[in-house]
Amino acid sequence: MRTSTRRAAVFAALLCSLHAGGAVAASPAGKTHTVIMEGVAFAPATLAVRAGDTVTWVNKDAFPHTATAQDRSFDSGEIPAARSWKMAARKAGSFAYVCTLHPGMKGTLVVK
Ligand SMILES: [Cu+2]
Repeated sequence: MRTSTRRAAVFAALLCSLHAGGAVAASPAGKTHTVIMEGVAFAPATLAVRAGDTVTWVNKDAFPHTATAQDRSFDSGEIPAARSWKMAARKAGSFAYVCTLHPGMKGTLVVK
């Protein structure tokens, strides 16, 4: 009885230490990247991020823009002047995107 209780306590302590070790080894939180929409252009036009990172599009023009993936995997909708929109990049790949209001305004988001 006493032995089995001690074993249970040791086992519980071992589980706790394993759990703590796992928490320390967990990958750090994703980074945040910014794409500026200004002068009817995306800057940078090509941005590479890691899956789990966050991308924020900031509209510095005096009129709305969108960030719309050509495969429609993401779409900001209209981002009004002086506003921003953010998205967590989850799926790996290379995503060409445009502003649907200004079709010549193009960008590429690469998610690794
Ligand atoms: Cu636009």
